[in-house]
Amino acid sequence: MPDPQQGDTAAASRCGFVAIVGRPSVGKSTLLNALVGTRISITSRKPQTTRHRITGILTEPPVQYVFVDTPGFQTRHRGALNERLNRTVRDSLADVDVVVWVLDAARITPEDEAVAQVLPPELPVVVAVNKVDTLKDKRALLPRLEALGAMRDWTAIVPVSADKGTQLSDLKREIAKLLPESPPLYPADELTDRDERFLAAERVREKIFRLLGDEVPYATTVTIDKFEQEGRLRRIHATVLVDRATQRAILLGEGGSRMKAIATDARKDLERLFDGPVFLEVWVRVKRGWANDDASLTRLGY
Ligand SMILES: Nc1nc2c(ncn2[C@@H]2O[C@H](COP(=O)(O)OP(=O)(O)OP(=O)(O)O)[C@@H](O)[C@H]2O)c(=O)[nH]1
Ligand SMILES: [Mg+2]
Repeated sequence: MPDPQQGDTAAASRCGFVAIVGRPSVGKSTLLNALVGTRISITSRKPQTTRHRITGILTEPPVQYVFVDTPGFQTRHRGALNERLNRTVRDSLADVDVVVWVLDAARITPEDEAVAQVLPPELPVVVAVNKVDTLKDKRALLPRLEALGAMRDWTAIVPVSADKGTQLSDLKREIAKLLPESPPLYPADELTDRDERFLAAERVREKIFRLLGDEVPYATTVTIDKFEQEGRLRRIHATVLVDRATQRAILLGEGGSRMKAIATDARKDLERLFDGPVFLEVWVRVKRGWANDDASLTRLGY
């Protein structure tokens, strides 16, 4: 007779999808990268850096986590692109097993409350109170945790620092308990569902977000015109689309110096990510109104 204990002692394999959601800039992408251990999703200080759904896969047998990074959900700006980003958040929530709702430990805002409203009531939600490293006095957290507790019956609330890696194993433990029993869905060495073209375009966009002021990044998007591999070398031709000629001038900088810095930073990151040499050429083109209508946004992959 089979040992009836056996099913309990041998850890069953678990695998599932975990949406990481929250208002802009709370550290969702930093958290995904820290959990997976690789910089897959782009990050910056500016809100709405992330514009696409992107997964980061972490395999720690017997568990495989498929984390889903999402754009910052926001209700302040209302353009065609903002609407798309919010829709991406809602769509991402439709087919996951668990939600991680990310907050900034420093404050809970009306925008956070707007996010809480879109979390499906039937899904288990783990609240990650991020950036605890920025609190001088950890007691400041207590009233916030109380306020959170009064909002909904969360599965767990875990204070973390994505930046410092604090309490990420606690967060993973809470998530693992909620994942369905399933064999892994991806090979153990797979890190994301996105291809190298996408990752390359994103990395150029990250440098634009990091190296430019508060307006131009929002007027840009990046497309990959050519991506060729010759042995270990990847040859990538990217185009940055901007809305106006003045933005093109800002992006290029004096004698093209700013664009050169953006391309150099992006290339170095990509060489690390792809583990091989990269030749990256970046052009800047004016395409008026690229972000204003649905057809154009769809064409551009939004
Ligand atoms: N001090 C501190 N900073 C953090 C932490 N996590 C993220 N950050 C910083 O917060 C800023 C925003 O991080 P992102 O990961 O891009 O935030 P996001 O929520 O993905 O933002 P959007 O994609 O724009 O919605 C960056 O400057 C990060 O370095 C943390 O634990 N501690
Ligand atoms: Mg992000």
